[in-house]
Amino acid sequence: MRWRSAAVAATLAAAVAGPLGAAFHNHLTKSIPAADEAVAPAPKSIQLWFAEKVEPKFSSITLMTADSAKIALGAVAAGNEPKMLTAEIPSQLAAGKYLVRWRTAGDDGHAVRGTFAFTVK
Ligand SMILES: [Cu+2]
Repeated sequence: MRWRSAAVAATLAAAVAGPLGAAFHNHLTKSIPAADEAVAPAPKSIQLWFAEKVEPKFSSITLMTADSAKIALGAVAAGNEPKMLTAEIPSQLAAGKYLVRWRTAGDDGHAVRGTFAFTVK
């Protein structure tokens, strides 16, 4: 019966490693505007902070209105910190709801992506 408890242990280990492994991928830690925040005046840039160092050239930030119209942004650039990305918003955002879609990679090379919404009052 020893082989059987080994198999159970391996299954348990795999179950634990899955979610834990995912938690160690790079991820967004903070943003300005923050997720679900209502801001005024309209932001002039999107600023994203990550858990790991990020490379602007392997990253993208997209801004959309609630009806999925894309808003032109400046090129994704490094912020003042190595774990930060920014993109300028050249236009004046009207009041309404917006969606930010970001994509980058962490030190382990895994692509990570996410979306969040904010509102301009
Ligand atoms: Cu990873």
